[in-house]
Amino acid sequence: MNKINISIIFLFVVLRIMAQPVPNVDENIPYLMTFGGEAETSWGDDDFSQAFFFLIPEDYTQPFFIKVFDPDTGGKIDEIAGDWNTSCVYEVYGGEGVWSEVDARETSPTGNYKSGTLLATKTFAENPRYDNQWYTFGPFNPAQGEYVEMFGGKVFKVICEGISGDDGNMYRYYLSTEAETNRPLEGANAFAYEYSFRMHNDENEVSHIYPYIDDRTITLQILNFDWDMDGSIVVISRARQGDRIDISGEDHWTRDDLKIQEEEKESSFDFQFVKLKSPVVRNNNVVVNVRNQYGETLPFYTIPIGGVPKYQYDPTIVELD
Ligand SMILES: [Ca+2]
Ligand SMILES: [Ca+2]
Ligand SMILES: [Ca+2]
Repeated sequence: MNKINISIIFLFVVLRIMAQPVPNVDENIPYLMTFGGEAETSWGDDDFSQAFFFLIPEDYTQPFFIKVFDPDTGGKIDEIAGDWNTSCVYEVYGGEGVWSEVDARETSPTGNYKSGTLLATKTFAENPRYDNQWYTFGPFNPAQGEYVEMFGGKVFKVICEGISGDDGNMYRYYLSTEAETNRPLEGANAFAYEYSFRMHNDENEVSHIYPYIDDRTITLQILNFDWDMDGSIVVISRARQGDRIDISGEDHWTRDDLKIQEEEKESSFDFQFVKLKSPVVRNNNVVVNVRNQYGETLPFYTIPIGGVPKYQYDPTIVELD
């Protein structure tokens, strides 16, 4: 086991973090977002598919549930294009290969990204019964997941995909120990290699996502899609107080590269999405992923590893009067 694996396990053990709503509270993201497969990408979803991984700590052996809030596409919360005609399928996977398959950690729904064993699936169109309500998948047995040593636990995967229609589906997850009430699972976490989400409409709200930078990362490639020039995307780390990265406009990817400093390795970064004050950009959907210099994707944890990063002032730098 290499150094980074040990440090990740250490952090999980030390923090005894509580899972969780996905997106989590610190992220301040209203909803995940997946559009129907016939949507225009200019609405803000590049590929109509979002995969999330759920990590169950080794010492948890009881059943658990994966709940979806507002799984349908219609009604109060979602984004209509013409009429409601969108169906989205949710698929829960466990078993060998669910995470270890390389395609599962890629950012496009191609190849063997649906790796592992399908444990549960349900398709939702417009459905008042599930509008603004929870749907519960499970119970699942932690033993049904894929054991991954560097995480110290079992990994499951949920894919939401827009199979037809052109509307935007907004939704959230909750990893719960109970079916009826949302009860967090101590020590669990959730992560994604590409994050597709809806921004707030309130210009004063700042959303966050937290990529984990491992000790092999020298250059970080940051890609963002369809940001609509909605203010700035800012990076906070131990060594950065708020570097602005290059942002995208309508319906295209923009890439920016950051050179990683030694003290930033094995820590989380805080990407802050700071909205334009005027004019207010409404219903903004954005997609973000990061890679290292080898082109390997890095995960965004809903509970940042090591906690929310803070800039650490370096006292060896002498300030001039
Ligand atoms: Ca439609
Ligand atoms: Ca929805
Ligand atoms: Ca957008």
